[in-house]
Amino acid sequence: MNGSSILVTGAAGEIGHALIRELATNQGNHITALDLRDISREYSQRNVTTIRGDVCDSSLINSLIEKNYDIVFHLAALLSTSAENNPDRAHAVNVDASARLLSKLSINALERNRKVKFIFPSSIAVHGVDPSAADAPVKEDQYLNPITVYGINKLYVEQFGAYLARRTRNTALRLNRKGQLIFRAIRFPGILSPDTVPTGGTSDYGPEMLHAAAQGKAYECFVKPDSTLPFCTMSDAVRALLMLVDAPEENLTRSVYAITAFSVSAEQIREKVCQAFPEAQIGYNPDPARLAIVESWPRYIDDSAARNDWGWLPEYNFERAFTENLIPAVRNFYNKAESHHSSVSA
Ligand code: AKB
Repeated sequence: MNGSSILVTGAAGEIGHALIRELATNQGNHITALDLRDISREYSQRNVTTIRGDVCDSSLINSLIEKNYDIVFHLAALLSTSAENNPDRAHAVNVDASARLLSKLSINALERNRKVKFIFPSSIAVHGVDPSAADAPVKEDQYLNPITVYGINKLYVEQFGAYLARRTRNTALRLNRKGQLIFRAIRFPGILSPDTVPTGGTSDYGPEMLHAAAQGKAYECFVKPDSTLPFCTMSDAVRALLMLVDAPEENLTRSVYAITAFSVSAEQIREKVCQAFPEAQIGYNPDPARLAIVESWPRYIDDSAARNDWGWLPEYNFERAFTENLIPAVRNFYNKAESHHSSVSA
């Protein structure tokens, strides 16, 4: 991926932040970071260009496609709770904008005889399991009956992306051209980040407990103590994206891969957070709608395809995630924020 021209949509989101930080360390990469929010102050790196704009704006997308990106990380999305609250907007962003971007990239690849990789973060939300089902780890092709609009949106883009990639390849073969749209997706579990808080997701209770405790704020968890989901750290999520981008085509047996690091209950997260922050006040006040979403998602994920095909292995299990990554980093994050605040107000 060294020396690539890269577009990241949804750049101000949680994954966007962490991914751009990593991509920008490679001076050879040139990154265009697109978001609705003004992010110009957040990225001072010389190799990051920020653009404030809407992925739904087709003239903006047309002008960006002209720049012939090698890799597009299409992260812009409304997450599951936000999408349930605004299904029309979710459809516009999660489906229409994604499909438009994919179609334009495929045309660009054919016309300019070039290869573009489209990397898409999908989600465990594409599954809809019966809450009373056994705890066998769920494979990529099982239980594809999402109960949320977000899950439906993600499943559509996974399938449309794979379809367009095939169609582009067949057209290129027929015309004896080399243009290629490469579509690869990762289905993420809940993600725990020490320096950003998610907005609008339903696995958010995990990171919200951590961040509330680190700030000395009380928190009411919206699921039950035994609600269980798969999670990974943000650092592993970003590592997985970078591994999949670079994975040799011939090793891949599918275009969509599930990954996970550890499955834990809300109570296990609460206990870990309370060990680090003994003053933490974390209670439970389940929200029936959000709880139903969590209960429709797999508790355990089978990520053997990612392990076999491109060597996926999480760096952090549950214990190490908290002791070596999340707790020290979240402390550091709020200490820095605190000292910045006091030096500004001094
Ligand atoms: C959400 O909760 O919506 C996301 C996801 C699991 O995709 N974090």
